[in-house]
Amino acid sequence: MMTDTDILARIGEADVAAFGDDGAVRLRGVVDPHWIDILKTGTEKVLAAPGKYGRTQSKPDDPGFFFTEYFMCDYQPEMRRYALDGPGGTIAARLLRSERVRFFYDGLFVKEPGTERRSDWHQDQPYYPVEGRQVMVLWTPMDAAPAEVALQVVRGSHLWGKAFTPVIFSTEQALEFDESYGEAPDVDADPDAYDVLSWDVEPGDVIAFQGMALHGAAGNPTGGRRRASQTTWLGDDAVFARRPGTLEPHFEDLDYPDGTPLTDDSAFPMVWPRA
Ligand SMILES: O=C(O)CCC(=O)C(=O)O
Repeated sequence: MMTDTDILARIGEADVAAFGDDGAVRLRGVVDPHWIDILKTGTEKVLAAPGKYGRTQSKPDDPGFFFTEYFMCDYQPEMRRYALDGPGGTIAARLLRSERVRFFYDGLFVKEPGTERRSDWHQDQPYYPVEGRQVMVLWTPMDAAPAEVALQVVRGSHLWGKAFTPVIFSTEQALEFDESYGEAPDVDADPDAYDVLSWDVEPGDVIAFQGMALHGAAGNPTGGRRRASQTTWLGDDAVFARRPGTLEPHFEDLDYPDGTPLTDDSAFPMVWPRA
């Protein structure tokens, strides 16, 4: 079983620098195999009985099957264990150079073999009312995936100073948002214009990206499943910030004074330093 010391030893200064400069980094072998088993078990349970945010993103006639779910930690013990006791908080503390790390929320992205529906290019942070540079998303694949199928990130996009209007994948509908938020560029329509980072991944690897990094993922043309967990982490400078638009319903109960940290320990447990 890997300890925090083992995990931290696998994250070099170059990784921390790449995360800061590029907005994303792949880390090899930082998730112990037993966590992958736990995530797979949790995934099957969620697919069998999704919670209220479970959504089929592919259309009924689309090839394959693309499913997403959020907030599983509220009802799914395996997903909660991975989020709170797994390596995410440790990785976030290191990559964000943060004294403290809180768990924010989790998600699941399952693409069965032959799925054509892609995950549109988007930034995560505009989907939720949180601002700060020290926000990290951990994408944990449960299956090996080639670089064309794994999560991809536009290098340096977290530093563009631009926020894009959130879009619902299944309908391709943008949410109602203030026009100060632009439409996310269609990176695939003009691939030469963007420096897209992509990495092949094996179970045990993760891709960590900053909350404002523009990212997306293709469908799954391979013959194997492509299951990935998403966990989001808040560092020292993350604060509540009301968004000028309708968010997905997930955050309707979240209400703090603008600019203050999210201090509810039961909703957003402090995972680093470990208790
Ligand atoms: O796994 C995917 O297809 C997309 C993941 C994603 O967009 C995310 O983790 O925010």
